[in-house]
Amino acid sequence: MQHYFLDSEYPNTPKEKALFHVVPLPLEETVSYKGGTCKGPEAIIEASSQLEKLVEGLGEPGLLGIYTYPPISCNYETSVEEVFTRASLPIKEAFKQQAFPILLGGEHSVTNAALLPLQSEFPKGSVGILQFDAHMDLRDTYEESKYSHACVMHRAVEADIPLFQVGIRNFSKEDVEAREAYHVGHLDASELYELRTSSGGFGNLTLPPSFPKQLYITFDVDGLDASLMSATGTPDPGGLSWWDALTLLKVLTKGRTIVGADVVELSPNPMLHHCDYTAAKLVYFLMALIAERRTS
Ligand SMILES: [Mn+2]
Repeated sequence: MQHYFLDSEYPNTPKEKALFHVVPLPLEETVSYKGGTCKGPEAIIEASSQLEKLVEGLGEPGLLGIYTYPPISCNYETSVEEVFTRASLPIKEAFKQQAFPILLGGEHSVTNAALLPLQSEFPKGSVGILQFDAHMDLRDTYEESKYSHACVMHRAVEADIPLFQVGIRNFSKEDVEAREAYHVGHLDASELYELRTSSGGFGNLTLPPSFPKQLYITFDVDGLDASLMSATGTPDPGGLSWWDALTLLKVLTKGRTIVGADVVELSPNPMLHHCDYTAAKLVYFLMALIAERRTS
């Protein structure tokens, strides 16, 4: 039987009436360390049945309607670009009807599917990407692929989509050079560590005033600390705690709207089912935050 996000609590709302369009994209093509992320979307949807309906302080996003698509096929004939094009259609459709697409990965390259509609459905420069990640993913190519998970944010910035990165703690020369060349803003894990112990904490943080007022959020679960999120291809120490992530999502989106989001790189491990639940809870929190930030 096919499952839908939070189908334990709500029916799969007809697409036309749903504010949130969940798009499962179980792509696993270029994983460089440990595999399994093709099972991510299914695990998130399954774990969503354990969620409560309310999100503390942010109401009940489920009441606004959630429609979950069947998983998008990841087959292709000549290039993985075919998969991104296919997956871009439901995202574009969501934007057109002023609904909010929530893409479930799969490896981080699935964000490529959102880049096309972000360019076709919004005026140039009006949407910026807010990325939570342990890695910059700013290489131009990786292992001879332009569509590797390690290159996805390069595809965004070369399309002139402004980018701001949170939680980074891995640095390659190529990443750092691209970050400077494309003026990518950041709050790296080390900066956040310093701030956490300073008197103001994260409370005074904002995105740069010049950063677009509309945001697309891409959340690689390895942005979370490895102790909290080890079911991912490259778990990494020194990352965000749960409360860091929620606080940063709230403060950095204040005064802005969120047009859509993706949660990527969960690589489920049956022994670590709390990770599936953590990802599902993050998805539902993002729905609540999107609803809170929308201008209606
Ligand atoms: Mn990533």
